[in-house]
Amino acid sequence: MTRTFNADPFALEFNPVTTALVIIDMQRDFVEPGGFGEALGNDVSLVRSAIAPCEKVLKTARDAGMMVIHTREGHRADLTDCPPAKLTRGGKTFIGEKGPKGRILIRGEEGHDIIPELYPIAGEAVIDKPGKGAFYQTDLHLILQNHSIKTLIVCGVTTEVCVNTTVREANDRGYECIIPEDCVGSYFPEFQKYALEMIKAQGAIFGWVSHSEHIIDAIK
Ligand code: TIU
Repeated sequence: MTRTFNADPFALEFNPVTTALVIIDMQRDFVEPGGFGEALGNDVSLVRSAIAPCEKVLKTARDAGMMVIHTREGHRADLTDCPPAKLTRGGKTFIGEKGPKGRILIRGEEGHDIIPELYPIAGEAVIDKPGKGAFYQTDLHLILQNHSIKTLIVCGVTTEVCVNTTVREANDRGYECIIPEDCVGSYFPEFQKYALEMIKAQGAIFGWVSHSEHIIDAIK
């Protein structure tokens, strides 16, 4: 059952059965005050615009019976899976430090968890990833292959970091990625613009850019 997403730089054909919604790192640590995003010096209110459109796409995907996957960036409590070089980013150690929402970017802590608005339900895989890309040192590719997934609708934060890295990783593995522009967020408006431009440039070099309304129209 082939359908079509309205997208840039051109329409993308997909089959809902071989399509998954992947929501990247919509964790308190990135979209609420007191977490990693803020510790790095960012204004987290800038990424919150992605929450409402993500909720709408997530509801439509669930209603349509589409595969839904959530990711979380974070580390083991003893930090053995955190490269020492990552600990110094931002000029100071933040990962593992105690913050208002528990130890920053540590699995099991309040800040590491997914925000209530987009909380996973039974049957939705949650991928814990130590890196920016969701394929690095995770079983995401295995899960997608086992379900014959070919197309990824990629939402989440941040557009230029974990969304972009994941889209590039996915593209190299043969997946077609489509990014609803209002469902991804950046702490930097100019990065939001250019990160999306980079994906769709050169005839969709990494993927397609669309809007939540087009995604919903195509999958409902
Ligand atoms: N700093 C920043 O923009 N992002 C991250 O560190 N991780 C994610 O994008 N999830």
